[in-house]
Amino acid sequence: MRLVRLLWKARIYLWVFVILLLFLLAGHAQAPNPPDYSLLFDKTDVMITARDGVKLHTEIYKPKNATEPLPIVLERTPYGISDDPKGFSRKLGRYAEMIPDDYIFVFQDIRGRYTSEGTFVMSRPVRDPKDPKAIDEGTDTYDTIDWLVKNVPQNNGRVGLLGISYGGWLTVMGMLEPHPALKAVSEQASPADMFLGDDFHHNGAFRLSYGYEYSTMMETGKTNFQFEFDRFDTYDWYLRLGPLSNADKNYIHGTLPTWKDFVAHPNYDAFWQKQAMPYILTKPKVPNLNVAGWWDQEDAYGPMKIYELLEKNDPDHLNYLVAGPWNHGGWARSSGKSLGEISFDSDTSLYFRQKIEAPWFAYWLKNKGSLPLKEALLFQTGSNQWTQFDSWPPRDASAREIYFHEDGKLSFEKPQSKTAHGFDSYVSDPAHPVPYRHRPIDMTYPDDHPGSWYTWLVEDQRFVTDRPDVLVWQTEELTDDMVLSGKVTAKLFASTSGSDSDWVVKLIDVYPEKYPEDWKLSGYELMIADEVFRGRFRNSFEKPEPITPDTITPFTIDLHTANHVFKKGHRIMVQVQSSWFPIIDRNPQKFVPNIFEAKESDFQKATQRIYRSEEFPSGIVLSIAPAKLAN
Ligand code: PG9
Repeated sequence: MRLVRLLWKARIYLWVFVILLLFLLAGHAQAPNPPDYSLLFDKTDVMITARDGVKLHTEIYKPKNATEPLPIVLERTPYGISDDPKGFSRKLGRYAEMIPDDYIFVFQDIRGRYTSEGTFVMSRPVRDPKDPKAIDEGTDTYDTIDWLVKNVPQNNGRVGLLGISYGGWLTVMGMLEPHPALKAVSEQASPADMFLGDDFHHNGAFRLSYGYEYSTMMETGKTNFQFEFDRFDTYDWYLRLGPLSNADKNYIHGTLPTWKDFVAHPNYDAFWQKQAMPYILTKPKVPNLNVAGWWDQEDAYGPMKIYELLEKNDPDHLNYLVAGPWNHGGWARSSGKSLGEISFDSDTSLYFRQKIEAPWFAYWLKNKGSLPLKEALLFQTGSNQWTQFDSWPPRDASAREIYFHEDGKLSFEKPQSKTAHGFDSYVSDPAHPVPYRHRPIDMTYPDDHPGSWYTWLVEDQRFVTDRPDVLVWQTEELTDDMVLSGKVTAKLFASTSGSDSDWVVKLIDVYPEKYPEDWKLSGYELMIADEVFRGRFRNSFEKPEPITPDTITPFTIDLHTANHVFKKGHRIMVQVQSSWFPIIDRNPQKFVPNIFEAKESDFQKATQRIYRSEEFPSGIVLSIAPAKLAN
């Protein structure tokens, strides 16, 4: 009897042991076999009927031999639930650190995807509240939760909701008018604004390769589809495509609703605004953990924006933020010890899953333990430490501008040059755009090799430093560490001989030429902040305007926030260029009303100048603030 009681007490540890053992066994077999979840869970497959009669395919995983009522953890997805050979979802692997706490896991295909009924609509807009029959992802979430708490045996009436990216966005939709049983959510890498900062555009510049490949993947059928390129190097493919109108003419043939929307809405009109978070979010109604990656190649903007918007009206302190040194969703996979060539000295993703995410849900759904963070827990890159903030960006940061100078110098001194030659110049040629990652540029989501999309934001920028159409300024070696904490904003005074232009600005940490800690990082150029700005939108994203050729024009470019230490011995570098291909489509450099309808003959070379004189001092405004360590 004593033994039974002892085993009962130690059951959580036994679960952990079983899961680890299963992982180890799967690893040893050297096959992608997931652990055998049929040993841990009973699975039920149901179709849950939404209020309009559409049935949503849902899988429910209840821990075997559960003795007490358990909370439900719900994840909704457009990407399929991905069953293993025994019919158990591989998604369970994502929750290895939460499984020992005992939850009922529920996964659901959203409407129109995989085995759910209905029609898929990309980022389906929030319904008209005046229409009682209208549905959206929020009502589907509500109806699902309602069914689950009423029908799943042994649930404790509390539900947690989370997801990454599209799943993060679905989470936000679910928390707008939350079901009373929804007690905690975690929005992870949700897009916030598809025109200003996330998957499809940045500051109005179209994310060509992503927009094309993602809409093809999602809208060619109910399951993920992979477009077949006729070559490995998609830089070459997109360049040969020519003007964007050829995409529809030669490949899409009017079949993709999202591509049609791109073409029909080249400006920040009601179509984009009604799905943008500033127009949707009011206040947090449920505790929400926003999660962001510093090097998220898809939705770095979204979670930071959502946190910022919810912060404006959070009297009950329900809004929290975690940001780590991760790519898109990197916190949910792997150990997070490194990204590309860059090492972080500890298992940052594992830390997040074990010490933040699992305790977060256990606290709200099971009254267990204490809250794992006070407000904002951000990994500080460069020093490789977790830091805590009472607000993000920090209120005590002081803004300091670092300026471009002649001979490629960068310093905190304001330029003194009064001469008309106080500029640097290059020719931007749409026939030879600057690649955004080193060529060959493989497709976004290859399924036969790891793919370099996932790590391009940490790629060594030396692959373009010597190009004549990339301007470079850098400081001397720093004599002390410099802590960057908060907003980063580029202020360019620029001219173009064309009537439209893109400006790409990159803030870079240059490692010492001799770096014995890690020899292959010697001289490495690591992007810390970056962004593109489409010049036609400098006064308004709704109403683009031509740029007056050869006229000095100010451009303010939000490079978002960073929490980074430029270490002693490193240099700070800034690069400016006018293309980033093919992640960003080519700007014709001649103003046309709609770039999606530009003709081949509209694309022209332009002479670009970046001014760095006393009157027109281009530079980057940095936020310098004391960092607080997490513990
Ligand atoms: N970044 C993807 C996405 C989210 C939302 C809309 C469109 C694309 C994703 O990873 O889900």
